[in-house]
Amino acid sequence: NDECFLGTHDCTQECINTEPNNTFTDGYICDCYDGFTMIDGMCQPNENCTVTVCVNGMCSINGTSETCYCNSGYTAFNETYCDDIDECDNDTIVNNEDHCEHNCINTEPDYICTCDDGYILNSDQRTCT
Ligand SMILES: [Ca+2]
Repeated sequence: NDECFLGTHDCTQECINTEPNNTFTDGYICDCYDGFTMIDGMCQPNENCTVTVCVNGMCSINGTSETCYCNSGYTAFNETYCDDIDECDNDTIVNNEDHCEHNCINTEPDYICTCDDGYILNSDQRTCT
């Protein structure tokens, strides 16, 4: 399973899907953006901002400026506001091989796939039978 695609992960920043092999079991690992460090399973800024408040993101000092880094599933709308990514929009990631086979419904922050009448969604949460 690709938990990063399915949205069943709890990573606030980067999600990296892993497949069963010598190193990993099937699952996923969470990682943090540059400027953040994983502490007790949470991405914490290396330097806390004092002024900027980020919506749907976290602030960290980038050089000398306070910068918002959007949470997983969000994209920068402006400097302090991160907006939900519409994965069902034709211009975004559903154009790749992970797109929904039938219908895509955008949710915040992820999205779900549904099937046309008479079909059921497969366990990959993406294709229909
Ligand atoms: Ca979304």
